[in-house]
Amino acid sequence: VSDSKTCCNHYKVRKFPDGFLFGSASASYQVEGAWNEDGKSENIWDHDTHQIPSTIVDQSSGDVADDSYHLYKRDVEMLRELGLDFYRFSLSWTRILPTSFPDQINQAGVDYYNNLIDELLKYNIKPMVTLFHWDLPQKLQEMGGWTNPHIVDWYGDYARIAFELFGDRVKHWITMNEPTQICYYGYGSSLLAPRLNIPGIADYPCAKYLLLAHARAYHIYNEEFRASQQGTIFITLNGGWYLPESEKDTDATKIMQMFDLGIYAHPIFSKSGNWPPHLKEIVARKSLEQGFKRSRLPDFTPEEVEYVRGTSDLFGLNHYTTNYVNVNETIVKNYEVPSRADDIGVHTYGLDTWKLSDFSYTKAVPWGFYQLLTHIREEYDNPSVFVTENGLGSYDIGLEDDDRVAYYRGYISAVLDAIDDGSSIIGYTAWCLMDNFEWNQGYTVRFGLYQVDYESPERTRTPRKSAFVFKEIARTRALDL
Ligand code: BGP
Repeated sequence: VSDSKTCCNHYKVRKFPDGFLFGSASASYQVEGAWNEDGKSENIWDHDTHQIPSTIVDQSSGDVADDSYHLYKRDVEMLRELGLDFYRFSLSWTRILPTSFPDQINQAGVDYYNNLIDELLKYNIKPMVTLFHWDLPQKLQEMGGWTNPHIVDWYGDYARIAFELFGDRVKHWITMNEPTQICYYGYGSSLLAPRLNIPGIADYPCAKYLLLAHARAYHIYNEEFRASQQGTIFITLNGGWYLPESEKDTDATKIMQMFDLGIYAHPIFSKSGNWPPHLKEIVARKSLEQGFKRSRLPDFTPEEVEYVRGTSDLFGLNHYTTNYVNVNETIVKNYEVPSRADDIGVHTYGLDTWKLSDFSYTKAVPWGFYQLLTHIREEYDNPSVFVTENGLGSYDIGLEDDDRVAYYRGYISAVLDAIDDGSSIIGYTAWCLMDNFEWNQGYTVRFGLYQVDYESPERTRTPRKSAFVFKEIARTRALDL
């Protein structure tokens, strides 16, 4: 049987390898709502949206969001309509442990996740669970959050409870979603909650303790649960792709890539572990130039290097877009204020010509994704990559989302190109199943395969054109070009 049609319209069908998984995703704060129901306590996104509503462009919050806390059966029905293999969702820490500590488990929160997991399994849809997708308990934040070394224990205890409660049925665990966004955006800038904005200072200890906490969860799983539960546990990193604006920017581009992805990938996935040596050297040098007595980037002890190295069964990857990099002399010379921007010393930007429509929020550069996948294969010895997020944001709420269709087809084709080259990519996740609370963009930017009507109390979900296209790709395990 030929897999390509060479007749008239020259289209070709490209097959995915056997066992390749297709799924879609969400995150607790973005979809659940029920922010203070059934014993759930406040997390940093509840706090942020209630205290400083102006940080969200439409001054909205996730208080109700998609109301998935009550409508999860409809969510599972959508996954069935799409015929997907798995659903990636996250647990709300404060729904399970409202006091933040392991002594008081909130049964109502546990029931919600049990119901969701059981509903998925009833229809043969694998639950893929993210332990932490940004909604840290507010109480833990007040004690320093990810910059407090005790968070390694707090998070470890929480992870153990999740493995105990759900690990008999959950076989895919993701420890953290996008550490760069958590630490750099949340601690080193004011871009995301908790918006600490202590650049070049708070983001580095955050990175260290987040990596140690991730490793703690991995070791707990390995030592206490893996033998009986037989699951997979990994971290999801966000990787943008960067291109030099001109030849003079080539080194700076590599540095940007290193501060974005390498800072987390190197300690876990490289042979030697630890921070990328060049990054360590840059932050140490700049810190001394600025009058610090030591590097703003805390060291790992040799034991910690070993504790973190190799602690991910798969390379979870979220990817959205590509940016150009140019060396920005003003930033490079301005050493007075220590910041990650100074440490990198570059300016990044995407081209408007990469937009697929006037409404596009995400710039589409499928060949950038191919180059990133190639970089990961070459840099980290061809790890098994699971694409845990990829999708297009748009200001258009309509159902005829041709730009999203084009985005998915282009990016999925890039995955196939990388597989052809020998990359070991084993799954693809469309971000996201349905429109939801898009952090600072509130409900103004939509990513969903399903449209959500926020005017209706039922939060009516309706499939977009992209849902039908993605369904067909998942059904045929192929892309026709
Ligand atoms: C990721 C988050 C998702 C979603 C997505 C949107 O960083 O994990 O929760 O918000 O971003 O993409 P963008 O980065 O284009 O805003």
